[in-house]
Amino acid sequence: MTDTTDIEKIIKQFALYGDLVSVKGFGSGHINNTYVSTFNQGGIELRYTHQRINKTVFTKPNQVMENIVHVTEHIQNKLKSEKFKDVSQRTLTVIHTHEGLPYYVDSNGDYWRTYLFIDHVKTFDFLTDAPLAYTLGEAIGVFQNQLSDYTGPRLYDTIPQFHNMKFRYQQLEEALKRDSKKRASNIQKELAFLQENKERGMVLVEGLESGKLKEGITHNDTKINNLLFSEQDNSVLCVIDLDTVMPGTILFDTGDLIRTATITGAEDEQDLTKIDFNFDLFKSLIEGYLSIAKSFLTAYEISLLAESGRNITQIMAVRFLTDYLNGDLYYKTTREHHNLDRARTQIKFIQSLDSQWANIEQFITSL
Ligand code: ADP
Ligand code: GN1
Ligand code: MG
Repeated sequence: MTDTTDIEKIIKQFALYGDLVSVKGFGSGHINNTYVSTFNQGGIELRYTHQRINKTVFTKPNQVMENIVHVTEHIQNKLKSEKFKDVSQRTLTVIHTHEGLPYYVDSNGDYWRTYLFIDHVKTFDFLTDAPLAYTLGEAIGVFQNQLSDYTGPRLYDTIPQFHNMKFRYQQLEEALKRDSKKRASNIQKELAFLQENKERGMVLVEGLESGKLKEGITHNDTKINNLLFSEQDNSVLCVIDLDTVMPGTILFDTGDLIRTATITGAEDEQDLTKIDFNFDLFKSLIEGYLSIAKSFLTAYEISLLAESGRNITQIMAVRFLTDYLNGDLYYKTTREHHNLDRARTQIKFIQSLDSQWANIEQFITSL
């Protein structure tokens, strides 16, 4: 953890005015370290978000920031042309350093960035109520639409093969061979499940390879705590965590939304009886989503909506289990079997989804 003096020194590198009043750690993301500062600017208190970009995960943080600058500028221009008066609440605003760079590199070689803090918002780790699911579906539809006419430079692949299921299975198989922490014997049931589902899991990657699924700009991390809801009226204001915005199929994002918005408990819940797929939340989510996305989805994409949720959950199970075998090198963990607990919720969620598959298919066909 960076201490207060260091973080104050880092904050001073960014073009911020007034007096720094306080700074504290913030948020529950698995990847970056997030802080929030408060400044007194002429008697008004303003807040900023500062993040140390995880350089093990993002080996070229400058490319991450280049992507984010392009995407946020694109969205800001769109919102301005649509006459929104709260653009700085509806997309991230990157604050540059005194030298004009979108990041600062400290003496350890760590990359830091600063955003305007988006205030009067709340986040959810999972949902309990159907109207919120509808709103969330709409919001991702709007976000996909905002990115659909991005014409800037081709974005960097900030994590190559991020959603490539073939690659993720290879990583799992390599980790299993090494079994560096001698954990493989704990997870035979989970491995068997993933093996049985391997072939079915290839549908999105093979769709992209064959051209049946078109490539666009996608977020790649649309889990629901990366969307900020207004405290006032529960509308979705902003999609954050743009580190993995890069080329992909739109179904990666729809799938991650289904994974995180229709599960009945936390991603790391240890009591698996609390983990299920909630069909009512799914229906509302998809209705909200299609109210916007119907205009740009192909019939093939619509036929794969539920499958995309199953698929992204499966890739998360593979990734969590791989990290468990590797000794928890990638995701932040706070207990010994944290990654295994996460993998287990994902598998339980898929099993629950499968037990309701007939209803789901009927609903999707009715669309
Ligand atoms: P990670 O990659 O670690 O998930 P995020 O960018 O998602 O990092 O940030 C972690 C958390 O910090 C978010 O879930 C959100 O609660 C909060 N956060 C990040 N950026 C902002 C912002 N600009 N305004 C308000 N809250 C933010
Ligand atoms: C990570 O950064 P965060 O916590 O929003 C991960 C996602 C996973 C998610 C699972 C760059 O997201 O891919 O879906 O955890 N981000 C990265 O909770 O690997
Ligand atoms: Mg996040």
